[in-house]
Amino acid sequence: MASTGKILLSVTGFDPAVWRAELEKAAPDRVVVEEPSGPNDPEIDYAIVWKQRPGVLKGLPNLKAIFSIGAGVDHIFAEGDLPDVPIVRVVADDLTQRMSEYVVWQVLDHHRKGMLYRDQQANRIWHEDRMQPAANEVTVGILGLGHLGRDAAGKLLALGFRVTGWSRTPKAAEGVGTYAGEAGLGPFLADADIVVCLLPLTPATEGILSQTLFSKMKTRGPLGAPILISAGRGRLQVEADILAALESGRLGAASLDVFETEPLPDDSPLWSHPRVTITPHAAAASVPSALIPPMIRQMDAHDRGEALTNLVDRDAGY
Ligand code: NDP
Ligand code: OXD
Repeated sequence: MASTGKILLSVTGFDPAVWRAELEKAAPDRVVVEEPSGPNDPEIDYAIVWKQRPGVLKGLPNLKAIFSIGAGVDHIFAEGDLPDVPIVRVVADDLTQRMSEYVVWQVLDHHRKGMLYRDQQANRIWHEDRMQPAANEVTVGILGLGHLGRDAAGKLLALGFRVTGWSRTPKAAEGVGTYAGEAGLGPFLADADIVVCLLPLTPATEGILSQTLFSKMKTRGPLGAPILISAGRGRLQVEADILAALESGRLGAASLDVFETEPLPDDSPLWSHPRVTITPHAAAASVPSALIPPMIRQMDAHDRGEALTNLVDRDAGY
């Protein structure tokens, strides 16, 4: 089908004007609209979305593909009845680099006792904790060995950490101890001192960061109790269980970037927990200037008859 060049932009929680400006720069020959011109708008051939307005994707007879402006696509699937067209997600060096920065930042903060020393500084205490382990004594286990998990693994390996990863299907990654599926989860957890969650939210992963999972973690290690770093999606975690695990000592500390409800409600006890580090879903921002040009290149290539890449597997949900 020939391109009519009309893109539907439906983004909630992002400023559409910023994305529109970038689209107009990258694709001056395409028209960008934030709503269809009416029911069954025949001119829209692509949609770019983040938590799209419910129903906005329905009844577009010539829609060729839906592009997510994030790596995760659970926000698209939140609407059950989606048109049967390919869904493309973000796989981009810029996003990947940002996520790896976040993971390395948090791993190093826990490894080098950032919480302890910030607390000591606040109380003018000069005391070196001589129990600092070496990086190669610490195992960082990454739940989700996809694009983001693999890149973070490589950067942690370069810093000298032991690194393992858990995925749905078996994976091989140089220098990384790999585990897969239900059977691999227990051994993966039993070995990890720091668990980093970079899973997508799907029916199979929802609520996975729960008491059941924490109970399979090792009880002691070079950092004391294991640490959780969670940056996949908030609904992967059961926050009441995280709090209980911190209280019981099963978890030593947690860095949380994502939450069951975002923004994190004012009355959440996580805000003031002394062993919780909170960032506001800021681990890896989607930056229009980095993401829009490759999206437009994909649309142009698709219009020439080439296959789309970074497609979502609808059955797997990611
Ligand atoms: P990928 O699809 O590349 O990787 C997902 C990984 O999770 C794969 O290794 C996959 O296994 C594994 N996985 C999926 N389901 C299961 C399961 N049931 N059991 C075990 N492993 C499973 O995704 P990305 O790495 O690009 O992104 C991961 C997530 O990070 C996104 O979905 C998004 O939610 C989140 N994100 C958060 C951001 C933030 O700012 N906080 C920013 C960007 C992304 P397999 O390899 O076998 O397919
Ligand atoms: C993403 C995100 O999925 O920003 O890319 O959370």
